[in-house]
Amino acid sequence: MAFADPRDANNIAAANEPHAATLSADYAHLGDQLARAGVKIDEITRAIADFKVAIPSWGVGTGGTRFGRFPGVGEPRNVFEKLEDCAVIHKLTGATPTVSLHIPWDATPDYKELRERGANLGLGFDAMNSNTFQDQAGQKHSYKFGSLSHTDAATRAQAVAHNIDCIEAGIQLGSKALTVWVGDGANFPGQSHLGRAFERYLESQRQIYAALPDDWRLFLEHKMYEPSFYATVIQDWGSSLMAAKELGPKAFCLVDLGHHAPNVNIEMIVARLVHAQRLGGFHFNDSKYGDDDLDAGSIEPFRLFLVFNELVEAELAHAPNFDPAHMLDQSHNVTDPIESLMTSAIELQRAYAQALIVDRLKLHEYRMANDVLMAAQTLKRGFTTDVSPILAQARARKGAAIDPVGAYRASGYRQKVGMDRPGKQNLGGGII
Ligand code: LRH
Ligand code: MN
Repeated sequence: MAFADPRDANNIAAANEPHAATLSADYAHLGDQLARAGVKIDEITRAIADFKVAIPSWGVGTGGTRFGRFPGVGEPRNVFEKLEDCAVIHKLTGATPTVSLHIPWDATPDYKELRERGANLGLGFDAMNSNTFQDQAGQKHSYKFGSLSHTDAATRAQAVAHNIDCIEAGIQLGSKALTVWVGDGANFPGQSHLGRAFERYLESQRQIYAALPDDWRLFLEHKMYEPSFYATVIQDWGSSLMAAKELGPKAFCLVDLGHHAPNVNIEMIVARLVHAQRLGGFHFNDSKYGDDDLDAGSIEPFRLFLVFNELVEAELAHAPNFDPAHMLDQSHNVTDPIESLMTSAIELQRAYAQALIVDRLKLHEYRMANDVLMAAQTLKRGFTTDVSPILAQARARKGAAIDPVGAYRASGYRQKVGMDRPGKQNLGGGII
């Protein structure tokens, strides 16, 4: 298969050509439909064009589960190759200008060189992610029984030092935030003192917080369970919010959609964190049972819409301290990671556009009149409107691809990297 670089603007323009006429017809039709409801389609398209979400560096490799991993073709072997793939996603969607790195998975001797490479590819660096949920070769103290909340002071100090190293690396990369997720917790009742574990966590986080540059944010990521199966130190948004408030104004709560029990009302959590002025950002993905890390909008698109509905309400209300960082956090076990990340970024744009076209005046009237059915119908009409022409038009106007997956497949990129990157055959378990 001939290779035509999918990041090349001419190749993207050529790929768009056959779609241009259909797109403008569909866009005009939707524009008429929305105009009848008092919505200016170009305003929505501009908002979608400005929407951006960060790519998780660990998402461009093939993921796995504890039962196994089935390596894909042409997997990136280091952070530089990961950036190459992230650039394909950004060029074709126009929506993913930053990459969120994970240390030490992406550790490299020269972060300045990495920053330059990113810049050459049109990429910046979003929140850094620390890792004290795995032991590294030669590590002095094991994280088997925890890290920031470990009963042993030397292990906590080691974990604190690692997080400060991540901040140092991020400063060189131009990042402005550190995301801290710890798997710390217990598998059995009695194993840990639930209160003291939280206090040890806070004591460690105070030292990390003190190392933050003034213009940085600290994102605390809660998770109900896994790898701890009875109690997790930062198990829910309540624990995360308590910690953020105790740490200081630079500490915020990060909502990973997969980190909640099935049927938890995540949009309600978002509304509360907006009220508390501590909504730091998101790890978007989808799930049916546990932390499945499936593609965003693939299982519960209505729930994703309801989350963006809360974000639009906050935007319109000019909520104070409201600047959520959007990131994807997914594990691609059976799809091409580039295709999954492109379609997931677009599903976030879809939920945002659907929330933006909701007739908020009508919705407010029905709510104040307690006309329950019409209020629910008015909100749902946003979700049931096919906004695909807006999403494609936003891409086309930015020089991105009208049909990103089609353009990507036609480029032969996967086959090309398959030849350039001899496969790494580690069939073991684990997400990467
Ligand atoms: C934990 C998590 C966290 C990352 C990891 C890769 O489940 O969501 O955000 O560090 O996945
Ligand atoms: Mn996450």
